[in-house]
Amino acid sequence: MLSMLGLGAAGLVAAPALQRGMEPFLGAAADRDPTGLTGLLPNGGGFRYYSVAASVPRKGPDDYRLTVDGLVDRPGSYTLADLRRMPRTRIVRDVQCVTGWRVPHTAFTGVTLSRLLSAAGVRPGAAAVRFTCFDGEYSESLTLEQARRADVMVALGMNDEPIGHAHGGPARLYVAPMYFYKSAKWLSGITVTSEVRPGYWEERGYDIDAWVGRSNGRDDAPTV
Ligand SMILES: Nc1nc2c(c(=O)[nH]1)N[C@H]1C(S)=C(S)[C@@H](COP(=O)(O)O)O[C@H]1N2
Ligand SMILES: [Mo]
Repeated sequence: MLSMLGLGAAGLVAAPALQRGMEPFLGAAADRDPTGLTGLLPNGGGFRYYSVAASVPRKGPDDYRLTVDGLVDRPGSYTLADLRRMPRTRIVRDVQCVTGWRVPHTAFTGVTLSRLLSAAGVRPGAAAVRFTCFDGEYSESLTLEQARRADVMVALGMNDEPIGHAHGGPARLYVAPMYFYKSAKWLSGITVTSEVRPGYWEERGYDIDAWVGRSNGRDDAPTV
């Protein structure tokens, strides 16, 4: 009995430290997310399904489009076939949601955002990129410097399968070094802008720069 209590107490030590940093916006998130913190997907491999939109249309090879516009010389739009023809990058990292869940060793494959930005020709005066989604609700942003990193991509595959609808398919943003809320699902628009426009969760209190382990009150929290 005593040893069980001891274990329980040890287990509790880490949790409050993590929760303290989360409190200011977890309350707000729970209030405003119509889906709540939804349960584990069946066969989701530890992923949770998140969507701030009540329903999201399905898009595939016939009707999916990714537009690139804003401060670029060559605005345009890509079909899924266009994206699939482009050189692919593969990155394997742990996925980390800021609310604490984590999926170790997850592979994403896709086209680096820097390649798409170069193809569009970023104009002088550009400083940031805004992302929009065909759920009609979600948005995200990165500085141009972050957007050009080699570990930021428009992902078409997850764990070497096409990304399914629940995980933001057919194409989602994948920002490997940041908490998973930066990785906008159902990506439909990339707009180059002169300044950062805070995304959906950032307008509700999340940090705009979402480096894993160094943001959202996690700076001195344990990383496990
Ligand atoms: N369009 C859209 N993208 C989104 C979200 C969302 O609600 N809508 N949620 C974000 C958050 S908070 C997380 S943790 C991940 C969850 O991705 P998953 O559903 O594939 O696990 O997607 C991110 N991208
Ligand atoms: Mo998240």
